[in-house]
Amino acid sequence: MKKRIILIQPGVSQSFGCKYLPISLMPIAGYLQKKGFNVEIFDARHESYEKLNLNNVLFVGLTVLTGSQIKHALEIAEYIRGKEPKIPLVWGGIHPSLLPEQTAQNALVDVVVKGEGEITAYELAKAFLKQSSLNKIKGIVYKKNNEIIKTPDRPFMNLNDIPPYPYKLLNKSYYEAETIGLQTSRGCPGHCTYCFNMAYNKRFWRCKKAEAVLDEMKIAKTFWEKNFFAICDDNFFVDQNRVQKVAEGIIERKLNINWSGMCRADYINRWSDDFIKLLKKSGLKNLGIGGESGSKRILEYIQKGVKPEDTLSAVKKCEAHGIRPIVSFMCGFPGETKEDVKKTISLIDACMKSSRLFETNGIFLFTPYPGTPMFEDAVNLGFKEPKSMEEWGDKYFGDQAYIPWYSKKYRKYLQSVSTMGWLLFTKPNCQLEWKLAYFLKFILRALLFIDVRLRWKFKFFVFPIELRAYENYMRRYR
Ligand code: B12
Ligand code: SF4
Repeated sequence: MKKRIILIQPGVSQSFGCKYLPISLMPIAGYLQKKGFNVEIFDARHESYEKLNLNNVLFVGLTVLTGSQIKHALEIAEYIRGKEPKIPLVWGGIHPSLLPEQTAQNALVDVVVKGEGEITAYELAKAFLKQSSLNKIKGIVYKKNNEIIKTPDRPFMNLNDIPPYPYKLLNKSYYEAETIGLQTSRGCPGHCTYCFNMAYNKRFWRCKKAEAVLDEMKIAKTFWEKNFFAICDDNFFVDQNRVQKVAEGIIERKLNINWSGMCRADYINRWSDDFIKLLKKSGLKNLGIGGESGSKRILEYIQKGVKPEDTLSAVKKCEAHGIRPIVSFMCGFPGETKEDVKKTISLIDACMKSSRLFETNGIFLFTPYPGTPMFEDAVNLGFKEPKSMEEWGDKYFGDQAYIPWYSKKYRKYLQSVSTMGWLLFTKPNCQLEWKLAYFLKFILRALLFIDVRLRWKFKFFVFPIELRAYENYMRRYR
């Protein structure tokens, strides 16, 4: 019997993001299957890892982002090592790619895959099968006799070589999501200094052909029997010609779908009315826009390449065409002052006034991510860089501890702004929050909402006892 490759999706907590398809693993599984390997996807957000069948396994792959997902992944890896110590443990994803050597130092890591995983996973599978050396495989860091060996980086692949996602590998009942996640391009030419893209994708944008995207949409729609696609590309709209072909194709093929994507405000402002009408006609419902800050000075510091007025006019343009602008904001950047934060709050208010459809998915507290230029700034300002996988997994998740250069009082202020933004403008997005929202629906959340609306209206951010209680409650589940 063919040896099995198990790809594991760990969770952040038992629930966060659990509706999302394991899209980091789907293209790797599809590619390995295409090459004749026997692949399984195990979603540890839905099943206890103690249910893993570890018989006849060629290797186990784990995917992780920076943060508490690492903690869960380490727990899973420890369990596997304890049961079947000979199974090679291969780690991939954004965090191991950005810190490959530090990742490889962990005893529960045998091989780190840097960057895109499809071809590397395939070459690893062949090498494990033949029990041959790994030293010719590009894009890995691995251990040999306790020595850490690095191979040269792997060039970016042609995305058209990736087959459609192998949905049949998934337990359909786990993903009751309203939306189908789809990746059609990778990378972004932007140079925002807080974003992983410069280090990970080297500002290199590449894509699947429009025809392939349309074929995949058809397959996904038929399989999931749903019609809302969340395109998760960093920047779907880089090649306007391709987007036009996709939009026209959706209409010509009568796919009858709705979709959302992430875009930059300056792109939206450049679009002609005809182009945006075509997008709307093809089913575009929401555009995710990185507004980040209402302060020109901060936007320049983070090299966003847009001004506050660009965000506002993009919001107005979306409104005029009946497309919902979902804008994300941040606070707590190095060097930011209360005045800057007030400008962000004013920008949100201006967007709300200009657009009935406007939504924001929160005012996130700046978190320094490894590999980004702003990570260096944060370290220079006193942020203590985690030194091991355990440290990254243990404490690294949406907490004010990552902006130690501000006074405790100011951090509390930022925390209040962020939590209020969260409560006011976002919808519950995971099962536990839904449960919380369900139980407290008519009492706490409603009271909190009124309280927070009043606070926001009068810009009263002091004595936030009720917000701290809410944050503590939520933190228990992260
Ligand atoms: C969809 C998405 C989400 C979804 C689902 C995420 C998930 N699957 O867990 C939701 C909304 C839940 C989410 C939440 C968050 N996200 Co998010 N998200 C994304 C987004 C837009 C797409 C992710 C994706 O699926 N990409 C497609 C896959 C194919 O790419 P990939 O993961 O890189 O995988 C490739 C390689 O890395 C490698 N690989 C990956 N895993 C493995 C495993 C093995 C064994 C091998 C061999 C190879 C391999 O091969 C893959 C194919 O080539 C990315 C941006 C981006 N472009 O990646 C941000 C991104 C991943 N998110 C990010 C962040 C910060 C978050 C949050 C912390 C936000 C917050 N403040 O709450 C949370 C944390 C969630 C978590 N799981 O820890 C950052 C991560 C930065 C970092 N250093 O890790 C990103 C990069 C955004 C950004 N520009 O900064 N996110
Ligand atoms: S535009 Fe978005 S994806 Fe591109 S570099 Fe900036 S933050 Fe990253």
